[in-house]
Amino acid sequence: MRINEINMFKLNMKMKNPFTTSFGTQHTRSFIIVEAKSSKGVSGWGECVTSDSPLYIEEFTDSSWLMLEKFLIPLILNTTIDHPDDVQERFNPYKRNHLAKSAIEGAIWDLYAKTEGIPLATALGGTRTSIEVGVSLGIEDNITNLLANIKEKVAEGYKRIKIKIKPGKDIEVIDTVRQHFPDIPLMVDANSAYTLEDVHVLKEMDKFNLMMIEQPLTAGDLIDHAKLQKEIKTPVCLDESIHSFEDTQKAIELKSGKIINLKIGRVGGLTQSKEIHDLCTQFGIPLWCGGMLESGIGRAHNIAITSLENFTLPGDTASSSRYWEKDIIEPEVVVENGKLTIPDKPGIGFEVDMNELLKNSVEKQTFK
Ligand code: OSB
Ligand code: MG
Repeated sequence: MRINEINMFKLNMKMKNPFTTSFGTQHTRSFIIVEAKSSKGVSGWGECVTSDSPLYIEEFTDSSWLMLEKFLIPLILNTTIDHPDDVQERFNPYKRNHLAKSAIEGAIWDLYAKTEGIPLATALGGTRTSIEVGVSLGIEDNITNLLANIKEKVAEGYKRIKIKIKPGKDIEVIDTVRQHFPDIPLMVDANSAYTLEDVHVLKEMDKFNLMMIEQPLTAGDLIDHAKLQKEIKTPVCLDESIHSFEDTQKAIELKSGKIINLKIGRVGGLTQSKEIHDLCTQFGIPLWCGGMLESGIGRAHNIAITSLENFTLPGDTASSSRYWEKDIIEPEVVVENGKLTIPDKPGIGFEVDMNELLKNSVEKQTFK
């Protein structure tokens, strides 16, 4: 494939409801959409899943924009790409900046699958035709609101409920949730808010029959998580500690956790995601696909990667309507009874709604 045009769109998209984690509240998502066009006039789409500030990860929308403009796009524009697996190698000399790398790599994957006339899921080696979906619920000031949110999502059929926690908003909250919903598949996500000094609190969570505790300790840490996992029965799931195949190897060797939340952006793209998937399959580590409050474009990529066999736990790929009044793809993602069908159309399997895309765009840059 010859790439002869790349477009970057910076979007500010208002969320239906604010989303609160241990690191803050998001009302609007600020992110980048990348379009890569081939000489045959086919467009591939990718999403850079940043936000305004470097709270979850070190990248943020303006830093990734600059990274794409100055370093990554010049490595792709007016070049020929035989296979999307080659993109990660081309980007390798530049350190990190995984969200930026993943955005353009994702666009190339979509373009490749469309050019081949096959669904992205098939291009990635996916075997599932449908996937199970869970939902991630933010921290609420008021427990009544949280209980109402859970009730609604359980009624909608989501296969697992994840609630965000932080010190002071943990044991009592989980206890109340369990009293109201004794049997639902439930997990918690701390977004790095605890330290080993809190082992007693995390240990107390063993009594709630949680599927897992996601990223209890510092982002990037593997050693303390291993110490923690030895002390508690609840499986530790790693999110902000896994940025690469190498991190995954180390986490497995150190026994830092029993489950991995894979996010395509965080690990630098779909090729790296496949490699991590295969390694985890080999070592019996189950995966699920996490979310970054994506628009439909990023969500479509998440759905495609989840079709791989070792994504055995429900992911955070909820319906478009959970996040947006109107998504930027057609049709929107609709989870039915906690399930999604893997699209059978070429590429990501959804059309980009150019009207909505441009309506939410605050900046556009074209490279030819
Ligand atoms: O830690 O998984 C996380 C959202 C933004 C940043 C980090 C996380 C999340 C979520 C929401 O949990 C997942 C989603 O619904 O997209
Ligand atoms: Mg997380």
